[in-house]
Amino acid sequence: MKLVRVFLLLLCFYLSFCKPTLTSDTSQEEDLVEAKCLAKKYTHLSCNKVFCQPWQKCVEGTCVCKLPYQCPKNGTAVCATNGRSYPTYCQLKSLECLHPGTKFLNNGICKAEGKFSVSLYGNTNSEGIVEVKLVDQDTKMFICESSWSWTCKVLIILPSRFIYSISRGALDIQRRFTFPEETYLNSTECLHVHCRGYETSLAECTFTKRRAKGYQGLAGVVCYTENAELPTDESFQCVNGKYISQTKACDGVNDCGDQSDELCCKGCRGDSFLCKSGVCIPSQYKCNGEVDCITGDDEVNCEGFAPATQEETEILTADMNAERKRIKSLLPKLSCGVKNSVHARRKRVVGGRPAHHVEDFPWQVGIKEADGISCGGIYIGGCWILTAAHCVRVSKTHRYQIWTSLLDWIRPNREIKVELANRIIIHEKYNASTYQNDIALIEMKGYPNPKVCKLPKSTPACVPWSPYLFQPNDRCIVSGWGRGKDKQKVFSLKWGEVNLIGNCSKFYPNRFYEKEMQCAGTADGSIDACKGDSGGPLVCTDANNVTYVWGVVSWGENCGKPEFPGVYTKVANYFDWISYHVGRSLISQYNI
Ligand code: 4AZ
Repeated sequence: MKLVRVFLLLLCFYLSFCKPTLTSDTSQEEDLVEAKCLAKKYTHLSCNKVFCQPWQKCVEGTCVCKLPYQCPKNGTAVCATNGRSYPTYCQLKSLECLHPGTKFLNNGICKAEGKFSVSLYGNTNSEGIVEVKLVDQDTKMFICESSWSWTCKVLIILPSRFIYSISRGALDIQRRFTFPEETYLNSTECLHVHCRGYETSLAECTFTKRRAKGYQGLAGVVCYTENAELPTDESFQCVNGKYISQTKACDGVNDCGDQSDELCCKGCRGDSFLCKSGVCIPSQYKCNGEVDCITGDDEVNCEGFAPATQEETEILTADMNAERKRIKSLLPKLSCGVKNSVHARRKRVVGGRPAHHVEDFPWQVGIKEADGISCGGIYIGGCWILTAAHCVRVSKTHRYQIWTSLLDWIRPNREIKVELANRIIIHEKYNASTYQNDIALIEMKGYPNPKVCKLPKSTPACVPWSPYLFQPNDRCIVSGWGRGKDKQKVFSLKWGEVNLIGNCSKFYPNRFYEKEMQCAGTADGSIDACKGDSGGPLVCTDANNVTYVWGVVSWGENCGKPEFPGVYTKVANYFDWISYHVGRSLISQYNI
């Protein structure tokens, strides 16, 4: 690690060089980030931004349908609209995902009598007050208006008479419906309906009984038609083509129906929570026991956080949302990025420091070639090491040794294990002159069995599946045996805390490729990677204390110069490449 003392002069130079334009720069940068994000046309199926449902998996950034057999086996039978029973809710949802049309009808096996039905009470077939007849209930009931949110609006369009455009949702406008007085006077109770947004039928939402507050208190719906809302200067265009008012974007409410109005936000309006990934979620999802932000920040600092409670009477239907959560908990869990370390490391860092415990860096490896550690590497599970392409050559495969649990290579510690390289895969688009795609995989031989690697003191770092897991200014850790201050040789593992730096083209015009590279450093340059650290880890830890290999040390102009931060290969960009070579199940922490 390069450790350079801060010269006041240099700091002043830096401050005068960068700071005056910082405020306007920051908001301009934010606007640019937002515009770039919107151009990617993310929706509720974009697993770079949101988690997939348990009946889906993430393939190349999109949630696609699982096959029913890929669902967890345990669960209870459910009945579908085609009159058939299915062994589990997940299996039915995966089938529905593959062949839309067949929908959930009720929990339990199909029975001849008792059907869930929805209709509109009104004089046209495109708008009216919502009537529901639940399974096992004799009469039709109305839905309380207060519980009627977008998620339910899109669902009401489903009965065949009312299909207009399901993907575009329903129009949210105030209407007075022609409605006979005596009917509403007779209904003193209404159904409170709770939907999450993944449902395709109102039958999947949870119904409870509430007291109705008269005519105004019942839910009505007006179906969306092609020309219902024309674009204006104030409109936000959803990915599905619908136009909504700009004021409804980034408010936690899925007004578009495809969530595209909530996925590229720099702030959130109203009663909603901003995930670090730039997604607005309803405030009720904060601290609800389920992680909704891919960055995990909605389920931290929950002590003393009391979600709004509502007086509710009888629950009338099965809670399919609870069933969805249960299915999620049954999916295989990958163990990565969590340390066994008992040594609480202090957050504060003054410079590159020596590592004292191998448990603090259980993913760090050293690549030894000839007479010294030439590069770093990162253990990502199985027999696989991630490193920089410029560190290795396929022709030299049998000369490389992978040293794990190593602290100091001239004073070896007991835990060290040395493995041999079996295979080297260099990214096919690695460009040695521009350092683009500077990433490679080393497969270790394993001992005594080939392809079985037992590394008792090592833990894999998680491989990030989305470029939105960490953001500029997040603090991450770089480590390695590279050159130190004044290019002196270093024998012991050193580490230091650096910030992720956005918009790095300003430091490296025409040399920095944003999608593939990540800059990191400190304002004064005092902590930086240097020669010999290459191939080693830049790791970032999320809100839930899970550590990801965010970067691989790649290049930089000199070391420890604030105007030239360290450049890392942005690992999130290579998730598909890595999983293609090592196998999806080895590195897919979520969305499998
Ligand atoms: C190198 O030569 C190198 N300051 C690695 C990282 C950096 C510079 C040089 C970043 O391997």
